[in-house]
Amino acid sequence: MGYDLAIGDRAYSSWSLRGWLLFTKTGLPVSVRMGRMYGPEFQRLLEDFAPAGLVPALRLPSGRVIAETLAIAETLAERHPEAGIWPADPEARAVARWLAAEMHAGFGALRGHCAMNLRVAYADCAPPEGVLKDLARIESLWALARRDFGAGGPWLFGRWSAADAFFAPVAARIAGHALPVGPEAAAYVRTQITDPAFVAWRRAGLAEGPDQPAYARDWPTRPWPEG
Ligand SMILES: N[C@@H](CCC(=O)N[C@@H](CS)C(=O)NCC(=O)O)C(=O)O
Repeated sequence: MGYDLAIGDRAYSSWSLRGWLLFTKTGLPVSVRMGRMYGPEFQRLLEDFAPAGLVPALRLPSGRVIAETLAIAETLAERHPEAGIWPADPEARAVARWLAAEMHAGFGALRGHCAMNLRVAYADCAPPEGVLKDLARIESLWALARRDFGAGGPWLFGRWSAADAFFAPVAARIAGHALPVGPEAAAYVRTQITDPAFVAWRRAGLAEGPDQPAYARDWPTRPWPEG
């Protein structure tokens, strides 16, 4: 018996994307079960993963179900130290945990105004002040990670780590809502949305059935930035 991961719509469920990336980017095997959110199939999925209540939810090989993406990341890191979930260097690891935790708990304005929707890209979402403030904070955290730990590759800490899983949907929101960021942040956004794992996830999300009406916004659109 291996890992079972419950996820929601790939096009809309940002937390599911984070959970799935933790497996896919580290090569840890997992069996994925998707339920389209807000429908009866999703209710059945949640019942099967009770008492989790939200996605992603993870059934461990023992049968125990856990939830909360940060807890899933820490559990996988502890069980698979060789998988490289967090950076190897202790100082980089401490900062990576900080950034992931700040993301997990924060950026409410950005998350509220710019829901993740991988089926559409907006040319202008009229970002309010709170969104711009969140963006500035995100850019400063990304710049710090890249400056102090990013020399070995294009990810926040050089090599891919769980911090990048936590910021993948943030990058998708920036790309999908034409949010204004500087060239370094824009390069990191490109790294995220052109990564083969993200591209495969998005492609699968485009094919998962009709659009979810709750995510429709009345903003001008443009083509998805990276094809
Ligand atoms: N703090 C949770 C958030 C999980 C979450 O909000 N999941 C959303 C999908 S992105 C969900 O299950 N929504 C279904 C619902 O609210 O019924 C985590 O870190 O995993």
